[in-house]
Amino acid sequence: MKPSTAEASLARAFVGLGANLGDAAVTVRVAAAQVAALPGVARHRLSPWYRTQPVDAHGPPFVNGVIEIHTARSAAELLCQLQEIEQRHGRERPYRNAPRTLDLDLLWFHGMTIQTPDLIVPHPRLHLRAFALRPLADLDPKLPLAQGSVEELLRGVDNAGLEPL
Ligand code: PH2
Ligand code: MG
Ligand code: MG
Repeated sequence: MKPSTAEASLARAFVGLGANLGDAAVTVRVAAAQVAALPGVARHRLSPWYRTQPVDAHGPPFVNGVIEIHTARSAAELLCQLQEIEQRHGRERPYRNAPRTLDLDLLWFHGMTIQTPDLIVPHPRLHLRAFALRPLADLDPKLPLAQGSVEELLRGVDNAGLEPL
């Protein structure tokens, strides 16, 4: 069936969710519902949640997952919306990779390559990180990145510190 004009103008995007401060399992679930309810988001799909060991970071284990959305907004607008949700959950940035109440990363946006001072898409470390690749593969294993498909990349990374929640 031919998509309606409204449907055709939607962008498909994947957002990574992570948290390792406070009640991370609750926070990421609430945040996923808030992403799904954002103005401009037409529909969504949520991956399973994983408990993951911190990578290049300190603190307690993370809870990670990925949400797929279809949105009428641009990548820059979506980034602002995601940062606003992070703020609502008390996100602070005392130093790089500090433990966080909530991290929302725009992993992939409609196959676009974006490089601005505020936003790099696809996420520059996505292809290296099992905590993002695993839930992304649950949603779309064939999704193509510059380095290979998500399922191929997942086979090449260390999965050891990752377990289903
Ligand atoms: N996020 C980071 C750095 N390290 N490790 C895990 N397990 N999960 C994350 O979400 C994560 C991380 C930077 O954003
Ligand atoms: Mg991150
Ligand atoms: Mg981030």
